[in-house]
Amino acid sequence: MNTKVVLKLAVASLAASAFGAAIAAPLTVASYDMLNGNTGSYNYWDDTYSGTGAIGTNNAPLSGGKGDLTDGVVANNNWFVTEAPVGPGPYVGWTIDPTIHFHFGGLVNIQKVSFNFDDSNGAGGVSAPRSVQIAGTTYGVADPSGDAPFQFDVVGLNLNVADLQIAIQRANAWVFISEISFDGQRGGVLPEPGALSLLALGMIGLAFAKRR
Ligand SMILES: [Ca+2]
Ligand SMILES: [Ca+2]
Ligand SMILES: [Ca+2]
Repeated sequence: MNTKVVLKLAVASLAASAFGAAIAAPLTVASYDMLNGNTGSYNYWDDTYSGTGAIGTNNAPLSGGKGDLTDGVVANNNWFVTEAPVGPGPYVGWTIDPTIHFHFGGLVNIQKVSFNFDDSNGAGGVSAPRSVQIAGTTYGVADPSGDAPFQFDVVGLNLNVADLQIAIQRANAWVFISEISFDGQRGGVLPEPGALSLLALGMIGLAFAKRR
């Protein structure tokens, strides 16, 4: 392979890497494990959970399935609207600080995690949480001044994982979540800045070699 072709391939590879970094797309969750929600005025369980565990029991261990948190349904109203009358509702609500283990069924690069929380400004003990912890790093959640459900995004993560642990720290008696979603890239690992520098150095080297 002559120098010119190698250089062209290197440029194409660099361009593809840079492009890849820009096209984070929704990632499908294979399954998640956690403790089920709790009962208050209504039952705030993971009603659609597909895996093992008692979906009608407070804080029962659930594993190997998916449910309310990843079904694409985002609650646009407060818990006292969408969970009444008693029956399956879109939220999972806890009186514990929940820890959720997400499994992606293979390596993914995660750029963004989005949480859909309820925030009834303390009505019924439901408030925005204090913080979320993603793979051991804590991100503070600012409580919006209003009382509408809201989305909280953590961006720029660049996590290369097959499984991810997320923990939620409450600020009040309850935390309510209707959806957790992920943006990133399946399989392909986005290059580290160091790797890009090496590639750039290689290209400079090739350019010099070509001149000689
Ligand atoms: Ca949902
Ligand atoms: Ca539910
Ligand atoms: Ca608020």
